[in-house]
Amino acid sequence: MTLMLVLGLLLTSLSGCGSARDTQITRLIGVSLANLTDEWRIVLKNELEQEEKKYSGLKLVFTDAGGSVEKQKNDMKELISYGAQLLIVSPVDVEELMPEVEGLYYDGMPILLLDRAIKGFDYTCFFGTDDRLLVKQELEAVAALTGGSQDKKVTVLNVLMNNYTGRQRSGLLREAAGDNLQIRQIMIQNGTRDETEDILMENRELLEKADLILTQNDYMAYGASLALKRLGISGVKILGVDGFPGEGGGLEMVKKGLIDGTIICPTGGEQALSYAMRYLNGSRDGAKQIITRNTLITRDNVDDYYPEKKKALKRNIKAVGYVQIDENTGFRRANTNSFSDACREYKIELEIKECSTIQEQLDAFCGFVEAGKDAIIVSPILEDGWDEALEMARAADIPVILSDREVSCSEDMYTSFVGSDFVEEGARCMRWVEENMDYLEEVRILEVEGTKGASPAIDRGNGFRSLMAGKDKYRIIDTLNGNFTSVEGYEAMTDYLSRKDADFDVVFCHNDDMMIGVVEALKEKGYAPGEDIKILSIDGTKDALDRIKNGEANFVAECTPLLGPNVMRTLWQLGDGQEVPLRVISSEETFDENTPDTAFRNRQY
Ligand code: GYE
Repeated sequence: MTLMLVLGLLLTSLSGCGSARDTQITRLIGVSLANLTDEWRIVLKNELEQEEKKYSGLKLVFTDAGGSVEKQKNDMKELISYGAQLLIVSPVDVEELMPEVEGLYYDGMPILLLDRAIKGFDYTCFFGTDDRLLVKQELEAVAALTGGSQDKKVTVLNVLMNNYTGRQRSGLLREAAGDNLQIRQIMIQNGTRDETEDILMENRELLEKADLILTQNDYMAYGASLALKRLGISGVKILGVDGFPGEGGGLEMVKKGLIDGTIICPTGGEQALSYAMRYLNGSRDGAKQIITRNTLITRDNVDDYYPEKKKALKRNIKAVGYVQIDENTGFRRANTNSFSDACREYKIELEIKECSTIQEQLDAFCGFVEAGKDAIIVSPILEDGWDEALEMARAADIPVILSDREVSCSEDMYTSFVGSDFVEEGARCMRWVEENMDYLEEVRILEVEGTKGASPAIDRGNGFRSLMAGKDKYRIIDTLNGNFTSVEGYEAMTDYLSRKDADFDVVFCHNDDMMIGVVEALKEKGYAPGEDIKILSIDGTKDALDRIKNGEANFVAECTPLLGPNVMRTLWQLGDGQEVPLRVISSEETFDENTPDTAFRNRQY
């Protein structure tokens, strides 16, 4: 059955709209929505339908699972049987739908997830909010709206939906809340305005004790304001989430003073569809997660976020400064090259300054601000110490893209981060230890960390340790510092072995270059790295993978250096006045002795 015929049948059966025969359909994308009752998904559908018009030959076919996982599983199968070439899925439940998504993904169906990411990484790309960052912003908003300070006790009534997102955000809020914050909670079913109003009407006492009511969406926030009004309770702040424009949306509610604030939670629909079309046209930009930016809206800034005002913000981005790290590692060489190629494609004049100290980087950065660059890219050697420089760029209205490494200041100090999930990279190494060294009573681990204070070193160490928690058989006996270079990795291990024998079963290296130095040092002392001592590292350079193949190393978690294209695309989107993601997280593989040979071929670094 040809695609056209299928589509003809589909259209008449599913949506009863006019015949398709007059438009040449070349792309069919299935969109499986969790439901079409809550506002967020209705806005998502409308946004996707708007975006669809931009692509000739594209047809989106929507299904509505009505909140049922079983129906959603069938919907996905049905869309594929109708010839869908790619699926966009907003999951009803991330745990229950996971096996289905994984199965279809490994059968070769490209799957984009919106709004809720299934556990793990077995999908093509995720678009949406990072709940951890959203909760962090909610706490900043609570402090801002209640004039809270560390010593003032504040009571928050958290009104959530009894679904995956509600439970996730409730847990994250309790985890992140400071001692001065007292959290009371009410779980409701559907998250509508009326249901919220009715339930809060029955909880006068909780409302009277609250300084602020936090809700999972703006409709619930409006319901809360109606309940407060009917109960005659005043002085309680209300904070919603979503911040959609248009009549009845969160922006209007803030503007009219019905609620005190909301946090914009973009659907990610626009980015997802442009990614889908690039993907179907063969481009693989290597992103695994596109995290949207959340913005706190209060009466002070609401006018700036009305679509008509926001659209105007096109920029001329041509002259770009890049503060890079001066480092002779496999990763860094490939990283810098990926920029020179990409900036040619995007016709960007890139001035690269390679620096070996944080002070050199700060000087180069401020130099680019004074030179009036259109934008600045920076790979910060260390995550601390950037507040002043970033504030300077912000005051000069110069967008800043963090590439590869992160800074410790808040997300509103820079435009986007393009790079890897270092925490997950560290966790992948520990997952390998758990899966492959369980035969040992006790597993003694020697860690070789990268540059102290650098985000990859901090996060990889945390990610590794996060999976050790509560498992006494795994012990990090010592941490050496190799500063991410093979020479210093070699020296650190040689020094260790000059003081004592190899009293460890595993060496966990934060990057490949150090691992290569460590392996040489172990061999010089007559040990057999990869055999009696297991060797793990991160990056995925050719040199490191050669050691997997010759048995001197056991596991490598990829950290792709090829960030140029995604950084340049983000700059291009910025110039075009589009909403740019807060984070573009790379898609990465892992390698061990079981990895098929094909995966080792065609490596670009
Ligand atoms: O792992 C290492 C380099 O910042 C992620 O820097 C990067 C790290 C990479 O020294 O090889």
